[in-house]
Amino acid sequence: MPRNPSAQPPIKEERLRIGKPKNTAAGIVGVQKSFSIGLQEAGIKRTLQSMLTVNRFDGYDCPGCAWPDPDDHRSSFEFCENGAKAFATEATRKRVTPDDLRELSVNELSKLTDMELDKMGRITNPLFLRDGSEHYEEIDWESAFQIIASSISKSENPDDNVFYTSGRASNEAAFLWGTLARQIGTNNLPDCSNMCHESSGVALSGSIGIGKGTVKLSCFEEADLILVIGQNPGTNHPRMLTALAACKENGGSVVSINPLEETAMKRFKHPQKPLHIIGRGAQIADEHLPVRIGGDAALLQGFAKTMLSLGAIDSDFISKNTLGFEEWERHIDSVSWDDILIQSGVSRKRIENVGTAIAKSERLIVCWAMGLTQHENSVAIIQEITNLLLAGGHFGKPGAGACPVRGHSNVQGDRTVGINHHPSEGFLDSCEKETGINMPRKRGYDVVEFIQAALQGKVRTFMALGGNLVSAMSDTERVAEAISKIDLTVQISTKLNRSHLITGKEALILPCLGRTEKDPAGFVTVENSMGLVHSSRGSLEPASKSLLSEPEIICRIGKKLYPDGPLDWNIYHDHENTRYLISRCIPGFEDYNTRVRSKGGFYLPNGPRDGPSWNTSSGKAHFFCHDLPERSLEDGRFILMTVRSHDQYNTTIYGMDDRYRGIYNARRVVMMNKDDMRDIGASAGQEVDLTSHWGERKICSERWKVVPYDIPRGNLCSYFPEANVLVPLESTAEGSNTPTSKWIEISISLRS
Ligand SMILES: Nc1nc2c(c(=O)[nH]1)N[C@H]1C(S)=C(S)[C@@H](COP(=O)(O)OP(=O)(O)OC[C@H]3O[C@@H](n4cnc5c(=O)[nH]c(N)nc54)[C@H](O)[C@@H]3O)O[C@H]1N2
Ligand SMILES: Nc1nc2c(c(=O)[nH]1)N[C@H]1C(S)=C(S)[C@@H](COP(=O)(O)OP(=O)(O)OC[C@H]3O[C@@H](n4cnc5c(=O)[nH]c(N)nc54)[C@H](O)[C@@H]3O)O[C@H]1N2
Ligand SMILES: [Mo]
Repeated sequence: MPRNPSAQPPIKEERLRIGKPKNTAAGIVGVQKSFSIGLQEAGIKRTLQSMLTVNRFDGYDCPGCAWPDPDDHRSSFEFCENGAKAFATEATRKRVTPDDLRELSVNELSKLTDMELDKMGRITNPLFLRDGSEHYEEIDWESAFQIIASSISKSENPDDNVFYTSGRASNEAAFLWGTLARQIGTNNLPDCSNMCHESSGVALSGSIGIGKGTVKLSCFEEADLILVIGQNPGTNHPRMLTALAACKENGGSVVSINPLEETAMKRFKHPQKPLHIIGRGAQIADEHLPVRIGGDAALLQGFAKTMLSLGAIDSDFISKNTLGFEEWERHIDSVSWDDILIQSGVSRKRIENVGTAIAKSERLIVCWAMGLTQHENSVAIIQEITNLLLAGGHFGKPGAGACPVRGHSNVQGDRTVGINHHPSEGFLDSCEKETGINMPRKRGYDVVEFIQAALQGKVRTFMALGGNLVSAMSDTERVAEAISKIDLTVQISTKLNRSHLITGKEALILPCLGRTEKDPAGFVTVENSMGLVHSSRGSLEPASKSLLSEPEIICRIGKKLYPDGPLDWNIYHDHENTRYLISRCIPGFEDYNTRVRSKGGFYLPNGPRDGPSWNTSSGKAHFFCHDLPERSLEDGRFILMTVRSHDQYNTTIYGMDDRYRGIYNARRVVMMNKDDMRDIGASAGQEVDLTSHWGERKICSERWKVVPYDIPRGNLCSYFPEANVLVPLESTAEGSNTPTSKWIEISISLRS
């Protein structure tokens, strides 16, 4: 039998139950859920041990999200329900052994759902899938490294090799990974942030000279207004709710801007505050604007119009710090309210109300996530945010600034230490000086460019430091076709996922230690969403004796390829040595080994926050003028956004419920406005087929169930990774090339 695994999860009968969306997030149910998941997966001892050490000064960093911990204190349980799911599933007692895989072929494994694959447990041994074979078999580490080294040595061009990174890798692992790729001679370092906050990085670098946020956690207590745009913190950053509640307690206001009124933005019961748990909890959003999908640029220009008409700008700040204000003012003046109202779908009165609050605000924070970054005009949308913040002078003072809320727990750190397909010359120069390696200068592939190159047969070896690119990427079937053209695919992983089944001709799985586990080489370090670098030390016994740490795996590949230097790969399995090297290569990491040992870690320099100062070509911050997008949809077409349910971590599915949205036992659902349902004659639970449109290209995906939901008309919402098959590979954001996972043109047909 030829290998013919399925790239999409199987469609299984789902007994969809539709309930009411919840009005309150967290509370006692959240606490109970954290414990029950832990007990089911990891047992009582490992659950308590992981719960008592997560996010402590001397413990490990929660692998859930990148939301920061308080700088100066920690409570005894510093985590949330969904963080608990993340570490409990890593600390699970279940194991996938070579014996299990002797029984199950790759084709059979691919008929399991993503949840079933993950629940098989932790991978115990290195595994090899030979060319033509249907089964993974055990292999020893040395032979695995030999296979990798000979595949890379055979490549005619260094750019035939590609090194992917998912944002859970520590600073130490990521720095070594980037260095190894560059020693091989390529900047082909695509990473998960290409699908995530790349648009934020591009937009912010252009306007304020740093691709990161400019606030600290303590700013949330001092802000008088916080906008939360295109983000679902109750599910994806639950600990952020504590910070929003603190803003409210101090008299500030919170505005939510989202096509969906997400539960956590309504009320929140702090799981560690007894009065919250038994009482009604705290109201979070004072105002919710149900913007249409993709309508944010218009909405933000509406706010700007209001602000400018009130003359509420910080002229002193603007003249000292910025360029381009007058042009921007003229541009905003020329935008018509009609366009703003049509595109945003929000009334002028409501836009002006929030615009007035922004104008009056002395300390404004704007938070955003995937609802803004995964659109064709994402870079422009985010620059509308910096325009507003600059006009009001919201940089360089506490309680104000830009806050792109990062996803993976160390995605920001990975970028800082060099996971970048177009690193700066300065970074390459200092790495060259300190490592003795000639650094390649040619720009490398991002994830989309990697798939396009692989489709053309230009990639020979693909290696992934974590993640699940096959399911995380757009256009699933095209991605599978691309991957199948590669000679060798290598995944450094903790758990099984679809990227282990959709492989090159040969494939390796290299199992590694997780965050929660003891690393004989000591602690590693990570950077949170607010630029704070701190340590992470696991304490659980490793899932198997055969696991290696990620840095050790990378060093041993390095050693095989380059036994004669110039970098001595023998010494970098010791994290202290790697940190010393990083401290010499990257500004801001001076005395890394000493400073990271101080309680809570240290902040990296941040010009707009600390000065303000601006690392742009002109030395000033820039206003940007962007026209509103021109859009016309054919009659009967909808716009689909793909989001996370409450029971998943990206492509890892923990359960079948989306409790806050009141959707149970099903993931193949499409949320739809009741009036639109009536127009197409669909009832609740009705099965439909979805077709996406990109120019002449059509992609059809069958059997989705309709859920009536409070969503703007013309808009739809489904879960990824199932819906990723519908996102065309070429549909990407201008300037950042991020797949447009929140803007997919769809037509619907009812199934009989
Ligand atoms: N438990 C859990 N935690 C996670 C993750 C997880 O999967 N599970 N993933 C992690 C990662 S990698 C990331 S990047 C973050 C993601 O965190 P989020 O960005 O919160 O994740 P999404 O589920 O994609 O939610 C996008 C939100 O944007 C809204 N939205 C969609 N389109 C638009 C639009 O056009 N305009 C506006 N204003 N809103 C829009 C959606 O309704 C939804 O509320 O979470 C991180 N944390
Ligand atoms: N349609 C659509 N697609 C999207 C998105 C969307 O909103 N809509 N969001 C995008 C975003 S924001 C992101 S960040 C990407 C995520 O893309 P990825 O980061 O590639 O995907 P994950 O699902 O987070 O990866 C999960 C796998 O990582 C491995 N893993 C877990 N812990 C560790 C560890 O400690 N070490 C190692 N080596 N491996 C580990 C496990 O094998 C697990 O199966 O998906 C993107 N795709
Ligand atoms: Mo992400």
